[in-house]
Amino acid sequence: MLKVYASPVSTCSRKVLCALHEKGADYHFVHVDMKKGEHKAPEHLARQPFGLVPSIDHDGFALYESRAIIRYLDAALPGASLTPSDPKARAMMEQWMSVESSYFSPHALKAILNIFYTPKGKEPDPAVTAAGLAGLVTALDTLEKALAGKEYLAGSFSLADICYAPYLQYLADLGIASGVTDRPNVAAWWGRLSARPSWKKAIAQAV
Ligand SMILES: N[C@@H](CCC(=O)N[C@@H](CS)C(=O)NCC(=O)O)C(=O)O
Repeated sequence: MLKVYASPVSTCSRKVLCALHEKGADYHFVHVDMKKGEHKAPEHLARQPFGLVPSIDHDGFALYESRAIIRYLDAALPGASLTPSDPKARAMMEQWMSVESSYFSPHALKAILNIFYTPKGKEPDPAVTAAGLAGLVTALDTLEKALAGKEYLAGSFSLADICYAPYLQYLADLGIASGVTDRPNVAAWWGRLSARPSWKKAIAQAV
């Protein structure tokens, strides 16, 4: 039995859900309700000592950290591989996963969370959103160049593409995606990612 302890609104949870749908896996979704603070409760801290989602339990094997989880699921579950077998293509996948965690998502999250956590009735600080979006420019320019003539970052669809989808989704949902829509290769890539059934299911996950 594969249990996924996650929140449907969480970017890192969505990476795991997308990978699971790509693999066609059966799993049991356990909603860790962040609004109720369930991610900081002792029960969840025993699964994820930093008080964050997601984590998994696969037949007694417990694991946290979304990128470690998707690598594990890809290796352990049947279904189409999300990791290229060619060493160079695999290295490209790893490079782009590292770019995502180091230079893309920290800036994207600065802008996204600034809007997400602004209480209703108040305006998000535009300077914080702008700083987050400005921080994304180098990564977006680099992606734009890399995606010229390519459908996906490592050639074929891989874990690397999954890692960017949650942030691109929130940028679009929050109306701050001009950095994506203004770059034709990035925009076309996001079009392909967001059209995948696995991604549609990941964002439609019932609570
Ligand atoms: N490095 C972790 C990050 C997990 C993370 O930041 N999760 C967020 C949701 S996307 C969370 O639990 N936030 C709750 C909090 O910050 O208290 C991973 O990849 O799993």
